[in-house]
Amino acid sequence: MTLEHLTVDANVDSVVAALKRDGACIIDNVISREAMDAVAAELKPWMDATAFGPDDFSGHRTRRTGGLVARSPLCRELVMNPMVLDVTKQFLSHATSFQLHLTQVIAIGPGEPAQPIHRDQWAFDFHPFPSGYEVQCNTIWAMTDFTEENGATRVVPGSNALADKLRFKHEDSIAAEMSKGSVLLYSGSVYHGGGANRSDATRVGINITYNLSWLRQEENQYLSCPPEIAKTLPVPLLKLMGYRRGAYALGYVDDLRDPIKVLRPDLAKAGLGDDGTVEAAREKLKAAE
Ligand SMILES: O=C(O)CCC(=O)C(=O)O
Ligand SMILES: [Fe+2]
Repeated sequence: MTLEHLTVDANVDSVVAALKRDGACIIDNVISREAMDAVAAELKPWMDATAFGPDDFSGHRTRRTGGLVARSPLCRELVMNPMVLDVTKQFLSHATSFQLHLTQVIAIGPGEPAQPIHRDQWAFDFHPFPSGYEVQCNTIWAMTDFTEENGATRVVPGSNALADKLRFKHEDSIAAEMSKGSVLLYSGSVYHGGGANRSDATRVGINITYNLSWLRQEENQYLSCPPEIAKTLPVPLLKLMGYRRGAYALGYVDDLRDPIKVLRPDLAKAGLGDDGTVEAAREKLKAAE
C-alpha cells in the first residue's frame, strides 16, 4: 500500500486518475522550501495566538488556525494554486461549480495521539452520498516535512470506494510522508486522519479544501474574511470564496442580485459579468468616465 507521488508538471488527467483510484495522492515540491518558510513566517503570529483544540478530534495538543484568506496574502496564492484548481475542477466536474470550503493551519504538537480515522464528508451531517459522487477535493500543504514519526496524515488508500461509517485501525493506514512544499490531495470520501506525533517538533500542514457549491461551506468565508478585506481581493478568489451563485440560484441577494456585485458595486456599474477581473473592471470604468 502506497500513495502515488506525482511531479508538478504531471498532467491533470493523471492526478485525477490517482485521486479517483486511491482517494489520495501527493504532488511533490509544488513550492520551494524557502517559499513555504515565507508562508510560515506570515502565519506565525496567528498560530502563536491560537489555543489548543477542545476535544479528541481537534486534538488537545493541536492548534487549528483559520481565516487564512484574510490573514495571509501568501495563503491566497495556495488557495488559488492553478494545478490544484485544475485538478479540483475536473474531479468535481459532475456539479456546476465548486467553492472554497475551509482554510486551516493544523499544527500537531509533540505527544499528540492519532486523530480518529474519518471521512471529511461526514461534516455534512453524515449524509450517505452515493459511492463515486465526490463532494470535496482537499489539500494539505506540508509546511514542515511530513514523516511517519511526526504525525504525517494517515490515509487508507482505496477506502474512498468502501462503505460508509467504517472503523479502521492504525495498521490499516499508511503515512502520507512528503517534504515541505509538497501537497497531499485527497477526496472527501477517503478514510484518513492526522497521525500521532512521536517526535519532539510540531508537524504543520495547511488544510485548504474545496466543495460543491450546492453544499454549505465548513468555514464561513463571508465572515472569516471581513468585507473591508474582501473588497480588495481579486474577483476569481472572491468567486471561489462563494461570492457568486452556486448552480442557478443558490446564494443570490434580495432581487436576484449576484453577491459579487453587492460586495463590489463598481463591478455592477461597469456592467461586468461574472467572469470580470478587477483590472478589467477598472479599465471599463475608466473608459466610461
Ligand atoms: O492534520 C492532518 O494530517 C489531518 C487532519 C484531518 O484530517 C482533519 O482535521 O479533518
Ligand atoms: Fe480530515
